[in-house]
Amino acid sequence: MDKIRFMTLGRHIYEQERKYPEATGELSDLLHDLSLAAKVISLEVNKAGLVDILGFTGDHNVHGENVKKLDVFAHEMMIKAMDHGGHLCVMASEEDEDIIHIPEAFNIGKYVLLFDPLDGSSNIDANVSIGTIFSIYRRVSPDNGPGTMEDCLQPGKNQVAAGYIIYGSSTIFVYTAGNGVHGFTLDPSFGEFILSHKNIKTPKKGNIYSINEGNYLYWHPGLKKYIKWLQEEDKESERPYSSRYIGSMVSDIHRNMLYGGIFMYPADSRSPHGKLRLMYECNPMAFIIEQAGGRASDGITRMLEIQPKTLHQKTPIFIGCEEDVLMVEKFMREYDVLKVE
Ligand code: P6P
Repeated sequence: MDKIRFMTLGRHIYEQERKYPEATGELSDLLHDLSLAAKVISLEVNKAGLVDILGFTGDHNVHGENVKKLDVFAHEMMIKAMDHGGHLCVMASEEDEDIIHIPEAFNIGKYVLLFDPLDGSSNIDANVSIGTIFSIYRRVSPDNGPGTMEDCLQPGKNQVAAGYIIYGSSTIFVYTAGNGVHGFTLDPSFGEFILSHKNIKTPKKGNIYSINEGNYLYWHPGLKKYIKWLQEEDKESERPYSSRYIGSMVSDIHRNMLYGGIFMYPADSRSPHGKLRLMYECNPMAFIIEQAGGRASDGITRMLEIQPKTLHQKTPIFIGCEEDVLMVEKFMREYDVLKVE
């Protein structure tokens, strides 16, 4: 890997923008504001583990302030950081049933932001890494008024940018604006995200699989056969694969993108549409993995082609190295389809 010169996220965003003469800088401002929210959320997540030690009570800290659940804190921080930049016409969050209106003075921006403020937050008490996921579209409604649900319900292929921040052993900000995938690691000593993963490319085929095998009984018969196939010994195809499952989507997909592998959260006889959300979990991760040379689908259809119907709709997801996703799709095509209505 060629030597990475000292590059901050802000500088990188600016340099990416300069590649497009027609760029107005608004998307750059949006990404910059997101990085600000990420720093504040990172600070809060990293001290959350000290809640009991620092004398925080169940809902108040030593100053008598309300201690919010981390995902509520992250949700509110994202809104505070993003709702007055003038670049958005509407937002949507995993934490909010309806779309989030932008204050009137700032609501005719040309972009739309959807986000999962803190995915995997149930893991925080075990100090397992968790993440924020975001997805950015251009508005489709007339630009003389506030954004609408129609602006939010666009297929993933319309995304102009997407990314995630993982709060783990270090805080890393990964994004794409359609020109490759780039990762930046936060240096807390001076609060800057520094380029650490330039133009991430995932291998064509991996040797890691990530799925909650506790649901095996309820899976599609073809998926059962695929997982058993992965566990057979065959040196040429690097089988058996290693099983790695953190239970935090962003972390599992990030590791598999770097090392090579496939993450699966399928539909099954108990959850006919799977568990993960299309608009602010699966679509942004799918945009990123495709930009890194991988593939993402619901087992049949390319993830980014799915036409959303509702803001919080769930979808099965198979995401990672292209050859691995194509293989699981083949196994499921070849076996009787599980009737999950
Ligand atoms: P399960 C975390 O709660 C989450 O939303 C994703 O981050 C993760 O991939 C998935 O759920 C884990 O779900 O059913 O395996 O515990």
